[in-house]
Amino acid sequence: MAKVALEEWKEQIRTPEIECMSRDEMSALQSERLVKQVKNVYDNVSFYRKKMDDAGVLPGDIKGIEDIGKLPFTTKEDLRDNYPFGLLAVPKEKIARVQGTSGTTGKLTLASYTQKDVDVWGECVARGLTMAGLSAADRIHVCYGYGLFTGGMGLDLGAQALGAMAIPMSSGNTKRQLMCMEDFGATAFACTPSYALYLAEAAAEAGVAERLQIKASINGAEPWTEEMRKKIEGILNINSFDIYGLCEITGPGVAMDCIHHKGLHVYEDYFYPEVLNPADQSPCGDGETGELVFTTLAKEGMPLLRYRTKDLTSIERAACECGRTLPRIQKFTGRTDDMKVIRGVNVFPTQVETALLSMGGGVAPHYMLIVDRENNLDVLTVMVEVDEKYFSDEIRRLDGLKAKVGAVLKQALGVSVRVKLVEPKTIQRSEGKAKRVIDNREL
Ligand code: DLL
Repeated sequence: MAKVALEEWKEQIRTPEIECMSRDEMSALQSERLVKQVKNVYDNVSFYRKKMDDAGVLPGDIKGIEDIGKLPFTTKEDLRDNYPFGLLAVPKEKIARVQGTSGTTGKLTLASYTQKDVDVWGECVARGLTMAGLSAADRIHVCYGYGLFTGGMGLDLGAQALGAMAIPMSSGNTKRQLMCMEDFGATAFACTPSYALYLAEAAAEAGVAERLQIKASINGAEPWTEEMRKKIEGILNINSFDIYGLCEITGPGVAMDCIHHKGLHVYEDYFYPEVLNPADQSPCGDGETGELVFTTLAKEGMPLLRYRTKDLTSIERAACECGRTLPRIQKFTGRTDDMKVIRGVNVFPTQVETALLSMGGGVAPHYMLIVDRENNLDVLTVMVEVDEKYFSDEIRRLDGLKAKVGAVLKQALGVSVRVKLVEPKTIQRSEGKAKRVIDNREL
């Protein structure tokens, strides 16, 4: 346990020649890669040839990165329609690995990687691990699930590329996780932020937190807030970092935040980001929130042009204090599809998290949103766990707390909510991505 203060942080950059490149050099590299990639998909993927023909765009029309707006979009539905191998740009024999993500219904989303794609993936995660102050000397405890989900494999590949020790725990069995973390002297761990908080609380409760040698955690795969990061850092006395990715593009390692926590640096030499207005797909200006869209500039197996992620963020292109010139995407407010419209107001689970954590005690950031429709009106109920020490208190105090939570949430969300205080540890913990919303409306 050794949280390093910002003033004492020694920045390490794995590939300064890329991560600190001037904008002009980066644009030139991206242009060269895009021109090649567009020709590649037009020649080798019938889906793209047809899409581009339909849009009236030929590879020769794309002369550089500034022409990217002429290209058609790719959506998750396109992936589903071409499941499992319809979008390959290479013969199936060249695919070294598949990874996927399970949707809530039906078929999963499958992504295919050549060996070179796998190497690039590991390299990008290693850049992120370096950003978190880790090196070949570190022992990285991976409690993301291994399997089709990219979390376990992605962090493992990153540890390998870094030359560090990977501890492939996978998810589950918190007691055993803590025992191994202590016994093997892990110096970093990786899992979803909701599980990180659960692990941290369990470590503190079992009295092992002080004995751990963890100095950093790498958390992502679901939206989380700055307040949540500080909470995890506080309990374990470590530095926590946000990592982003999606299996279609490359799993974790598309972007990661540095010690300044002013947004996640996108590895744009491989994954070109655009932020577009969800209504008409026009480009958003720097700092304006929209849908994140990626083009894979060097992917071999299943390259994607202008893939619509449905993730909402904004982009900042000014160089960061850490020295990197890579653009930064802001922490995600949510996805176009996990935003709930309650009586006309847009509500994201992350707003609830920020509000609960800003209260400075009384409740724990374990929560669940339940949306119902009663007499044609939307009703939002927020279930929140009460802090252990409050729970044993008198009813009168609990009523006061409930009223306070209601007022704080109304102020933060702009809609009134029903608050249901529940006992500590009653909201189900997730070892993977947390489920934060149940929508019972039949919309
Ligand atoms: O969640 C890859 C990953 C694994 C990222 C481990 C980070 C760590 P998928 O299962 O394909 O891939 O889900 C991708 O998860 O479109 C976002 O909506 C969400 N997501 C991923 N990372 C973050 C993050 C992995 N740091 C989807 N913050 C994405 C917010 C995230 N949302």
